[in-house]
Amino acid sequence: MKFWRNPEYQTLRSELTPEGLFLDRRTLMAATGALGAGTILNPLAADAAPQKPQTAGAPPATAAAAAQAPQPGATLTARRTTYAVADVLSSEDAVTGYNNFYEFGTDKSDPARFADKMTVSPWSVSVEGETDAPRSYGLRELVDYSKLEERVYRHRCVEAWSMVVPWVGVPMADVIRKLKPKASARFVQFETYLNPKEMRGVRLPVLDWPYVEGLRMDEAMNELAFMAVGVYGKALPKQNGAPIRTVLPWKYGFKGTKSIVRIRFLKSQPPTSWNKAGANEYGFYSNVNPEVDHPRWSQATERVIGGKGFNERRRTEMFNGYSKQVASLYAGMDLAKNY
Ligand SMILES: Nc1nc2c(c(=O)[nH]1)N[C@H]1C(S)=C(S)[C@@H](COP(=O)(O)O)O[C@H]1N2
Ligand SMILES: [Mo]
Repeated sequence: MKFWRNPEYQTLRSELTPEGLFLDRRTLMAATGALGAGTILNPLAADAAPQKPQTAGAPPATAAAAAQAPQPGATLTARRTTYAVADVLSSEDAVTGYNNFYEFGTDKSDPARFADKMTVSPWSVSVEGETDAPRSYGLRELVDYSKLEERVYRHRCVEAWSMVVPWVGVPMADVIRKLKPKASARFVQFETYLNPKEMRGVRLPVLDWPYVEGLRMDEAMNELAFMAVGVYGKALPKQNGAPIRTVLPWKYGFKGTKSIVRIRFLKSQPPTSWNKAGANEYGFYSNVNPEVDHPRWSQATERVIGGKGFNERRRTEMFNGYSKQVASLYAGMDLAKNY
């Protein structure tokens, strides 16, 4: 049975996310922010086992320390930002229980059931191609855990469902600057971890593994492009792409790459997994566009998962509502052709 049809999910939802919890949480966050603590209080975690305090602020002293990832679910400290959405958050159990991570299976509940096997610490990322600083980087060299920010973004899957998600992370531009791309770098490619012993879904050739995605450099440097290491105030659960994944809120969800192990700077447009699987259905750009339908379904509306109503529909917005920030990136391009 699909996760969201399961009566237990319904019960879980009503128990964990009474209406208004979102507002309470925001109010609490504002209060702690004003006190200068900046800690995200998470009411959902109140009954959970006490978590080990993270040595979040301390800069990594050694390469080994730099590669230590926080335990999935560990509390993170993040600064509030003005990136918000005029809608309630999708419930935490929807965000962490209704997932696409095909390396663990194609059912929405598979990632939450099977991703636990994935080793996420220590974690390092190989940086290659058109860069003056190619080498392996420990997670904490890429991400300063004392400078995390929270951004609430809309998430629109190409399958015509959506969520509102409170990500925690750092701007992608900050990470990329540390990696010293050369002027010749016009594209960047992200690659997901691949380990058949830990990922039961890769036994089937659903996609040409490893999962790869890519962006034009100016897209990657856009203010909205984000590297997430957490969600809902906690280190990313494995099913959401622990310990680090990309978030590109104006594009369909599959443009975001989970559990990144490689970043390549390139002179020309890289191949991408879904484009290889079906070029007439999934383009390189894949910007959210209600006027360009998927060959097999309309993209005009979306089903909201884990939000205020249950499975309510809303109209899909151009660039998922982020035209102001990103429309200029595509000036002069035919978006029906460059889908
Ligand atoms: N490695 C990898 N990354 C992936 C996917 C995947 O199957 N494998 N699915 C994509 C799709 S289709 C979506 S909608 C988002 C889902 O992210 P979420 O589960 O955190 O909501 O991850 C994207 N990144
Ligand atoms: Mo998706």
